[in-house]
Amino acid sequence: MKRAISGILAAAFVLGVGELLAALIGPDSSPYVAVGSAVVDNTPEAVREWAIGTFGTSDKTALFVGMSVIIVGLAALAGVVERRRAPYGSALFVVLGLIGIVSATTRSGATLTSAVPTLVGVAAGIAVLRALVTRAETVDGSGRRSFLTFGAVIAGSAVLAGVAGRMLSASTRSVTQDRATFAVPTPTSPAPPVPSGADLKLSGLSTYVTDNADFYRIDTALVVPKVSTQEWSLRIHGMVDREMTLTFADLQSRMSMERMVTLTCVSNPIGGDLVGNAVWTGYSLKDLLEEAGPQAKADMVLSSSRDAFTAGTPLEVLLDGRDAMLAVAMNGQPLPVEHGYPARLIVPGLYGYVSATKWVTDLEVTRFSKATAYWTDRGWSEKGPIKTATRIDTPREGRSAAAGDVVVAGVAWAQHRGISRVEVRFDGGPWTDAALSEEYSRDTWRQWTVPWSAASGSHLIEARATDSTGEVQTEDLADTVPDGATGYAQVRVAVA
Ligand SMILES: Nc1nc2c(c(=O)[nH]1)N[C@H]1C(S)=C(S)[C@@H](COP(=O)(O)O)O[C@H]1N2
Ligand SMILES: [Mo]
Repeated sequence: MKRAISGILAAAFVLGVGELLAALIGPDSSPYVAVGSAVVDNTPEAVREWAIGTFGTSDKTALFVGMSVIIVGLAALAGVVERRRAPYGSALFVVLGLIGIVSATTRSGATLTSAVPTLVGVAAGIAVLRALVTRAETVDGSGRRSFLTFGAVIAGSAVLAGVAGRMLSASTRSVTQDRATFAVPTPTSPAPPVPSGADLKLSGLSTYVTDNADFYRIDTALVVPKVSTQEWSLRIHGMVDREMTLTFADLQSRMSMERMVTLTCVSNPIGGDLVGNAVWTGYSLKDLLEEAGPQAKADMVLSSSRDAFTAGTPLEVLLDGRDAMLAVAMNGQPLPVEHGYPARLIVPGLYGYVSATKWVTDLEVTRFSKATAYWTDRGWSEKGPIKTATRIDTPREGRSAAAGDVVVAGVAWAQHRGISRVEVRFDGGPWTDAALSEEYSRDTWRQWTVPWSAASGSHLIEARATDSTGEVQTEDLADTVPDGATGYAQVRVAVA
């Protein structure tokens, strides 16, 4: 037991020292974060989809909890082994350290100094491990006390170093102040107001506009990139006639636009909540690209974020006149840091993974035959048009309802084509038309309702949508990989 605890304390010390040094060197160099990011980048698709399906937008917390459990297990093992077969316990620390160093130094923007937090941390951790294991051997009273005292000191300093490291990097790399003084541009072209008929305001039904605080968040960033407007710039280059680099000051003199656009994640399962609707303020991507002058042979824009996420968007889509934008505000607020502050892309009609790059700093005009993007390198489809889908919001799956008159309601989306019809059926019976809320635009979702007189018993409610081209969403079940889930929305309810 003492050996296991020795190992765990030594590992805690490694991580504490690592966090503290990472605060000085750069958040990506923290061994914990670096290994976590390496796991994110290299997780097999099946595992990732399982994680998103199981933990949803808490997938990052789940990853950290999982990593902690593994670290505690290995550290305890190292403690036991160090006692029985020294120095194999220390050797295990070295191996884990190597994984940390490789992870930290292969991140984008990493330098050799990125290895320092892990290197110093592991060296200190091994010293602590050996000292603890030695003290754990002495059985007499003073040796016992010495183990306890030393152990407590190590535990205390590990926690202190970790907390101090976290606080230090939060304060030195904060964009809170920058964001607080950010002036949302007054749109040259404002968004039309939401007609009252578009927002049914029913209890249990998604609000028409999603609050920033409730908006789903999906990204690969374990540490949210902190980019101030001062350091931000956007480079537009590649197959263009006039390469250009824009600063925030350059943006401020441009015409701005405001548009309501519904954003959806390709990983959204049927009935899932990885979809939200917001008013975005920003600058026309078409105007920006045309200023740079894309060359005739180009067919893709590879956008990159500060943290090296990339998305490949068809150039044609960005130039066809839809409201593709470089967005700087969400629902009238500067972009929340997790949603891409200070600038991101929003492209109506495309899933986020091929279009919605947050913390965007680079647009390379190129070809699909020359460049690949983050998710297409991991088995997802090159193009990601949004599939027609609907979701039943109320009654909720698995909930029981009272018998009598019930309103079944939900949302349906087929961005840039628009929704023309939603049908609902009960227990496999005939389809009935739902009443649709007024259409705001074909880039936004629509709410729908159907009255239902619920008899007691268990019932299956299904819904399907039709887009404005007349195509009914398919009944065929498809997984989210590689280009989005399909199948009817369904909930099962028990009526008392
Ligand atoms: N930098 C960066 N941008 C990103 C991602 C990412 O992992 N990193 N994920 C994309 C995906 S898959 C989606 S669905 C949307 C989600 O945007 P949101 O978190 O603002 O809802 O962001 C996109 N932009
Ligand atoms: Mo996504």
